[in-house]
Amino acid sequence: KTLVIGAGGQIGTELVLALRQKKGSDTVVAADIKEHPSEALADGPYVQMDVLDRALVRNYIIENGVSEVYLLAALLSATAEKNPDFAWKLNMESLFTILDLGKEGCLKKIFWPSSIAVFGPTTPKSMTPQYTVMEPSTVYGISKQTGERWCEYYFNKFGVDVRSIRYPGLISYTSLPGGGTTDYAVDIFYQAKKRGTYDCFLSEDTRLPMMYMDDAIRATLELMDAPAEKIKVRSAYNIAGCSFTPAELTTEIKKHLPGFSISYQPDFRQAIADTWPDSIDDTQARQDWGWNEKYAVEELVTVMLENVDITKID
Ligand code: VAH
Repeated sequence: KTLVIGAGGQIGTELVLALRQKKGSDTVVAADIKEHPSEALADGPYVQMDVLDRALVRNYIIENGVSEVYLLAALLSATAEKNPDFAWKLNMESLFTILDLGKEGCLKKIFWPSSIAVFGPTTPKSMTPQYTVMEPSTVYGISKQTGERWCEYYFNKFGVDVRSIRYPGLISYTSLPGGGTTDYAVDIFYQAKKRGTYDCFLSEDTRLPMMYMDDAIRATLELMDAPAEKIKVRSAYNIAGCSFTPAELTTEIKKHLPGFSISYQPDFRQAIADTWPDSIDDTQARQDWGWNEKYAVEELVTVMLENVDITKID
């Protein structure tokens, strides 16, 4: 059985759908803090789970024969800056709970998401390498960098097969994102379709590494399916999709909605975005397990405008 913790989130929802497609609905359990699953998760088993309840998580995994865990529960960058103590607690204690179950031999494989947020203001900004200076200056980035160190430690010391990816900003329409600095690139499609205008919380020339969700989910499953001997990186792999600025994204949107207009009101999230790279070098992932992106910004814009459901926003 496979357990997806944080199944109600932006990545979690898509991972459950992809894993159920691949393995069959009844073998993929969706778990989240919310009492009831969203309708997207309704076609398979769901369990309400507080990932901080260590005993509950441990008992559930052992009693239900869970052999693989995807741990997506976390506070993202913007939210974490507002709740540093809880962000650290949730992001780290949840990881230790699952890594320790791996150490005890209860789990065959673990996936845990890292992020380009592990890079900081002293990191080379363009084509950021797999190995480089990393001095993250956000609570979320610090938790992801520390989490990468612990994943590598548990692999080296206890042979825990935990695998990780430094996701860029992810763009999808199935579930609304929550609390990310890159989420302007999701909000913009809903607003463009609903109101024809968007008030962007980042400045027009803020270039960030981004990726369409289908690429991110495919990367995750390809990494998890790769033979262990091909995995040379046990912190987290860089992967790249496309990089763009709000101005470039607007140009693409206008090809579909000529009347669309944007205004820029940078807020506290600008300071977070300014510490992150503008593009990522993913050579190592390409060499080790054959990663390659499929969605450029043109395709991303087309598929988002075609599919975002504006009844989901107020
Ligand atoms: C965030 N979407 O904005 C997440 C991601 C690289 C960004 O980690 O916090």
